[in-house]
Amino acid sequence: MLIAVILGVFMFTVTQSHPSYKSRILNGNNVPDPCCPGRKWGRVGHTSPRDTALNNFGRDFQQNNYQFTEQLCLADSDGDGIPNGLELGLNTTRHNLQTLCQFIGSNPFNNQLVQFLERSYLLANPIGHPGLCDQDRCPPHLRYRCGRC
Ligand SMILES: [Ca+2]
Repeated sequence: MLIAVILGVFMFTVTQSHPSYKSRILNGNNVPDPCCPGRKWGRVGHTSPRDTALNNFGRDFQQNNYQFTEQLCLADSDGDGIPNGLELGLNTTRHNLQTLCQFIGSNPFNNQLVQFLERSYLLANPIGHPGLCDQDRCPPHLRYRCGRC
């Protein structure tokens, strides 16, 4: 019985830790589900909304100590040719991606930073998923096949 309680507390802690990761990612709560138009992908760094396996973006995020760094912003985790920062909604009409990612990486990542970016029209809605290469131009070894919604 005691083991079941300890395991339950552990599992609760593990499952509750993912929402905090989303809050450390640009538009982490708004990433579209590439397989089901209109839906959001609940776990940005995972291979499906329900799986625990990490996708390439999740592995990159993990390697960056769970921080949305300049390097992660500029990287193209899913190999579709679009850097993570652009997929997650950075607006490069006034500043280039390098400048925006440098700015993000040199400031504490929090709600104030995100709100500043939104108010300054530097952050809009995500245009894709940074960890799932679901397009024809994706290299075959990275191509993600959508399952059922
Ligand atoms: Ca990409």
